[in-house]
Amino acid sequence: MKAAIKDVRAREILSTSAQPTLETVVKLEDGTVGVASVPYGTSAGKYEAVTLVDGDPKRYKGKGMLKAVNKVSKVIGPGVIGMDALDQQALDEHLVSLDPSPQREEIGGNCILSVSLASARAAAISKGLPLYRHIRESFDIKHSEYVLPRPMVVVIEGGRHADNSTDLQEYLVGIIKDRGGRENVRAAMEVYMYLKGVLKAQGYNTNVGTEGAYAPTAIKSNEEPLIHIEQAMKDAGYAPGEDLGIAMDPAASEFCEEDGTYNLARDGKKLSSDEMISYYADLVERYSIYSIEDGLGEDDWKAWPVMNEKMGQRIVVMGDDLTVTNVERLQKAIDLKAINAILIKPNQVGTLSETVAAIQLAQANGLKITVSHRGGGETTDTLIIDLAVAANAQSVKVGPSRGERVVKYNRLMERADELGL
Ligand code: 2PG
Ligand code: MG
Repeated sequence: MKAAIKDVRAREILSTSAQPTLETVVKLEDGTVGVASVPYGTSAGKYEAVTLVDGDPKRYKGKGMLKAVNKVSKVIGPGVIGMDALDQQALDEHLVSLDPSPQREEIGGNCILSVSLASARAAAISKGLPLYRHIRESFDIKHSEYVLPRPMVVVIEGGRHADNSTDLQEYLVGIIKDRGGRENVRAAMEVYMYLKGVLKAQGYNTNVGTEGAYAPTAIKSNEEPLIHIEQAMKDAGYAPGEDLGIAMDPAASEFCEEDGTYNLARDGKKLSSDEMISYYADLVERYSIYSIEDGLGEDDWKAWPVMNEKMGQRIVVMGDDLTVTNVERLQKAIDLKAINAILIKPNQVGTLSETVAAIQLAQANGLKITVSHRGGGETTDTLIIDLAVAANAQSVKVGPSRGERVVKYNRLMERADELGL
């Protein structure tokens, strides 16, 4: 059986932050249509695949997607006509061959990814399979049963995701005691709901940052959110450390200075790598923290193994900007014993096959997997959930609110295209 690609077209859509991003539609000979859109990061790691934007200051402050649309519709699209959407690996190999450089500066990571994902979705529909089953089949992912990933919900955010909040980028609620898919989501979301009251009682505003988590301005320290989140857990009827735990994504590359020191401006402290590790170790002693992602900078290769050695038995030590879903960087992290878990973001690398390769390499080496949204501009595309389910990822990391609004503007623009208005 073959499901030949008949047509590939992209359009500029709005992401949840109102800045444009890319959506691609792949049509197959059998009439099936697959649509996928791609997000981008705010605190993007410096080694990830590039998001190609127009750079024309007169449109969307330089962030327009017309070049990317053109690349997909006029360059990549015609080259994949006739290829078999059921053979995802061959398609992705072709996409990679257009620009094999790790960061895809020429072709744009967003351009190839949107084609790769839209084609996967079309293939799943054509086969009549849910996307997660299709992904599992396509890559021969060998897990005997499905284990549903647990939610990791960003509830307080700072860093580059909010103005005047913490230096550390994300504080998340995760599941320790598994209650099943729906109840896990409920537990984490209830904490988010109760946290609003806790923050208000402290006199903080409850405005939200880019991922829809609270971003309390004037919060006094990087430690303080931990106190409030544990209080919210208790208010919601959950025991910190038993039912639920706290995960953190400091995104440390963002406050790591050129000389390698970590600048915690909110605390008035500048810490060395070793001091930073001790800072986390102390927090882990005193709070229900079970996971720290990007606790150190993306170039601090010397310190990562020290942190993993010191804390890896007890908590999840996860790479994100460090590893950028890239098998070479992941292999280096494995060889150095720098991490025991990896955050997976398809747009850090560029194709579904490369993303799955990173997942499989990680799992073959006993690393845990979290599949993640992006903090810059997200879309209503839910493919990462199917990917996480297909791979039996331990967790999915997604913000708690927003996104339901710009989808309506996107609908308006789609009708405008249709009616030629
Ligand atoms: C991260 C992400 C998502 P961004 O650092 O993990 O939360 O942020 O997409 O801005 O890099
Ligand atoms: Mg991160």
